[in-house]
Amino acid sequence: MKVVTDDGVTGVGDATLNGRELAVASYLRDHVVPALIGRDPARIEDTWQYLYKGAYWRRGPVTMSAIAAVDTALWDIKGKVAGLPVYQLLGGRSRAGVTVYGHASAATVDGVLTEVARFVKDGYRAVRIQAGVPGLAGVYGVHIGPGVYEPADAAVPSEAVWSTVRYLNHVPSVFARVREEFGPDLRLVHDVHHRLTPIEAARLGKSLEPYALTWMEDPVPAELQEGFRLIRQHTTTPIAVGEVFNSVWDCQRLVTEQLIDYVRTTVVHAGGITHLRRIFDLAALYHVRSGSHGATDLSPVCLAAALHVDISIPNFGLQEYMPHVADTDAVFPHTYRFEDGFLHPSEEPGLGVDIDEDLAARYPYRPAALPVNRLEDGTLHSW
Ligand code: GCO
Ligand code: MG
Repeated sequence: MKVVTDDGVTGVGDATLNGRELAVASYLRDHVVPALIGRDPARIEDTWQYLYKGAYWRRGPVTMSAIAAVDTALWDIKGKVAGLPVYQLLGGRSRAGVTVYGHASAATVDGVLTEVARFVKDGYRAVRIQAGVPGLAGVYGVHIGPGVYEPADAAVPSEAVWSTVRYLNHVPSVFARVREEFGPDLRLVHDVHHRLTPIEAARLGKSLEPYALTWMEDPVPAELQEGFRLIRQHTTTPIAVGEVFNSVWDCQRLVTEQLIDYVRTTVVHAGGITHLRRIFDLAALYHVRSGSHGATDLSPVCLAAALHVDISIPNFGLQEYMPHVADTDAVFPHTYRFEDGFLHPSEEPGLGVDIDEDLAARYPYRPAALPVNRLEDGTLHSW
């Protein structure tokens, strides 16, 4: 999204909602933009409340991504008007750089080790480990080719086959090899992608304890928040949740009952910088740290904004980082940078990212849906 003020100042925001993106585009174009014309761009909080309370229909990914796009653009504008990078408006630096984790994934364990070695060589201090599972044709989260990671791969959802038994039997051996090869200090995370039940997640967490993960992510679908208590009672493997959450109310119970360790909400899906900070402030009271989602379906505009939040909050944990492909980087010129395992936000006024609309026009929209998962007997399962 681009917001232009009467004074000619431009702000950008991300409104991406992978697989449901046109719904947000319509929400903005048909419902939000007409109401923004003539409003004071300096009133970020008031605009947030106006869009949130004014809609009457609260929360949800479409609404909150649309609000996020506007909110992010207004912070960009405020930074440009003030002549300051956005993180300075958020209270300034709390750390020297933003620690990121990269994605090491391959069909085989040997392939995973090769990938991890590459990240370690590039200075990464944290790596996400995803491996193929023997007996399963493909597993979501494992790269399908060099640098290619896009789960939304077809206009109609593609279908994969899942087996919890095969998965639970295999994963610990992958982490055993990684620890054997790279020692105890490299921080490791693993994404379960909502595929287990609480008692299965408890078993996984216990079996991974010897490998001291920084987190296991989305062990179960999070609609049933009390389910996390059962996982907690059985394992000290830390838990990260929140990439599909849109509001502080989605996280409230998990945070206040200390059922998770990292909250993975993002600028784009959780109502923008204004609301994300509210979530992280609540989390800080309960020893929960941030661990924001940063897959490549979140645009460089979102990543730029995330870095301003990450560098300024007291309870930062980790930031996911999958570099975008060169074509995407060219469409979104930016001045954040990676160095020695850290990302650094832009020092330019505002967010330090732009959208090159002429270049973007060279890539016409193609519908792409996220996949679905079925058990070996055909039952539809979480993917
Ligand atoms: C992650 C996520 C992503 C999401 C994707 C959906 O931890 O990076 O699970 O891979 O599945 O962003 O569009
Ligand atoms: Mg995830």
